[in-house]
Amino acid sequence: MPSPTEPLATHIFTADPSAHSFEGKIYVYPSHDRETDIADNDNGDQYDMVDYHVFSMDTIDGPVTDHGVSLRGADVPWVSKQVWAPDAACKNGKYFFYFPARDKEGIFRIGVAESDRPEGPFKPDESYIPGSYSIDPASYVDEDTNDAYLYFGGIWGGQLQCWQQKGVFDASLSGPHEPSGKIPALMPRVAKLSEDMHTFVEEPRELVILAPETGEPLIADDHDRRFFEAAWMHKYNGKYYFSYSTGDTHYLVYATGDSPYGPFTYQGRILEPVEGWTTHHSIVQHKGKWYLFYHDTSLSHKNHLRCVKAREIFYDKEGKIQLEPTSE
Ligand code: FUB
Repeated sequence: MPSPTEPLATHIFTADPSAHSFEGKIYVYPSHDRETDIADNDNGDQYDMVDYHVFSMDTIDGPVTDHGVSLRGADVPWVSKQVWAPDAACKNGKYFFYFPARDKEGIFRIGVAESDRPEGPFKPDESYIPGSYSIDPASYVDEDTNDAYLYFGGIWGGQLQCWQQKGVFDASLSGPHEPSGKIPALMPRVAKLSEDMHTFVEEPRELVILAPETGEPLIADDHDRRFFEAAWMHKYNGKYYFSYSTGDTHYLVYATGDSPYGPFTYQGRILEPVEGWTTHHSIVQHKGKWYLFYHDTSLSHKNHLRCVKAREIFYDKEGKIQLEPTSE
């Protein structure tokens, strides 16, 4: 079993782990944090990453292989800076790498790159995915239908709040802004991917997360439960589990639903706050067991220099996620 206290890698700083079971191994697609003299701010400018590495493990507690640089921001024609939290998907024998970055105008967009191998190197498309915006793409290929979806979004530095008017970027809302009060919170986005995995086949939709006690969308002031960033989708026992970070309250939480488009109903917390401001994760099944990949700052004690960790998770009889096995 992986230790919840040991980083997966210590030779470089890693964050935002997206883990997948590909070709009988666990592959991890993290951000590659690096040192910077940019001061910490609520816009996330200190997360000034320039490239990606891919990691793999034959078994969850086995040695970790760093496959080296899989993609450089400098090799992507539309990218200006800040290659943030990525994800990867496998469809029809090809591997697809999704990554957010600022375009030449400073607006976060989502790009796609392709490879024949899970570890890359990945060849990026010339431009970002048309109609994409904001950060933290999470790709999900439904094992029952083979349909693929991209979930995304992040508020404050992730700019989701700048896109409240369809197709229009409102730069005046950049930075740590979000709606407040009892109105619905900003919700993450989802769009179905094309068969070739390079474009959306529809306009991104809002993914609605409901409060269980009212059946209404979570409200903007509910910072303990509203979506902030770090979308992830997985399926357990036929149910769709959408998990995410609550950002300024630092929880990893989840909601469940009967369709990849939602609506989802809030269920509870997966992980309490870790050391460091951000919290970001993925959930993967490998060889019959379930694992939570996440990060903290225990290797550096600096917000922007994080390290990825993994621990086993469990489900109780009702399908609730637990950090310890239940004695049922
Ligand atoms: O790594 C940069 C940003 O920090 C990610 O995009 C967010 O999810 C947060 O972890």
